[in-house]
Amino acid sequence: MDIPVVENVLKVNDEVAAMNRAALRGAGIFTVDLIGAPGCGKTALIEATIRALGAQGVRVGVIVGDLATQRDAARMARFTDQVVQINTGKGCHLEAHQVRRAMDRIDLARVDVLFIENVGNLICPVGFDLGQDAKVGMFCTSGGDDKAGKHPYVVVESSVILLGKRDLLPYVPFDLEFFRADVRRLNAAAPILELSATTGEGMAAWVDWLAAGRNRVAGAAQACGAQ
Ligand SMILES: Nc1nc2c(ncn2[C@@H]2O[C@H](COP(=O)(O)OP(=O)(O)OP(=O)(O)O)[C@@H](O)[C@H]2O)c(=O)[nH]1
Ligand SMILES: [Mg+2]
Repeated sequence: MDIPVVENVLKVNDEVAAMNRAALRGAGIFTVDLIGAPGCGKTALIEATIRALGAQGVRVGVIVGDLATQRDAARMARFTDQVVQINTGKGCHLEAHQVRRAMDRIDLARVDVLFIENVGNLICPVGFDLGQDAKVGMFCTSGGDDKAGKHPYVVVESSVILLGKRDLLPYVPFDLEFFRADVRRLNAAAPILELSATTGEGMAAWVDWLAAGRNRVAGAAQACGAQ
């Protein structure tokens, strides 16, 4: 008897993710899957990022996953009208088909950078391709300096590692060198960006990284269109 159930689920997910990626790249959109523990500051960071990118004329859309409520979507809707909330019920991560349905509610022609704020969780979201260009793993100073080492897969899979709530460093026990060493051991290539959505420190490097990604994807889409 042939029962490769989990494999099939992931295979279907990957196929839908590939369709998402083709549609988003075709529209010249740079897409980030933002993964972090509950309360690490994902929504606050996206709110600050929408404002910072907006000042450069870069338009941001957001698909946000939570088990319940529309609270995060309502927060971000103050800064962009391209926001869709997914409620996953008991689901601990987003899957590609959910993103696909949410994309139908987004005007892709009016978005340059799309954030997918995953369900607050450092484990389950890592294994599911959503069609993003980059996974970004987010930690925060108040979460403890050992969390990157304890959650290696998100570190390994991420193109950038964020350390949020940098403004709290004087008030919480957090050994920056210990945190950085864990990240370096697991992923030597990913930049580590330390920032604060509250004070704005470190935001410039993050915004530059996003703008570069956006230019790369938009350039490739234009080149395809010209052929
Ligand atoms: N001091 C400080 N607090 C922050 C910062 N970013 C977020 N916070 C606070 O941290 C708490 C959680 O922030 P959220 O943005 O809701 O975090 P989240 O990761 O989106 O949370 P979930 O979506 O529920 O997983 C809130 O009280 C924020 O005000 C920061 O840079 N500095
Ligand atoms: Mg949030």
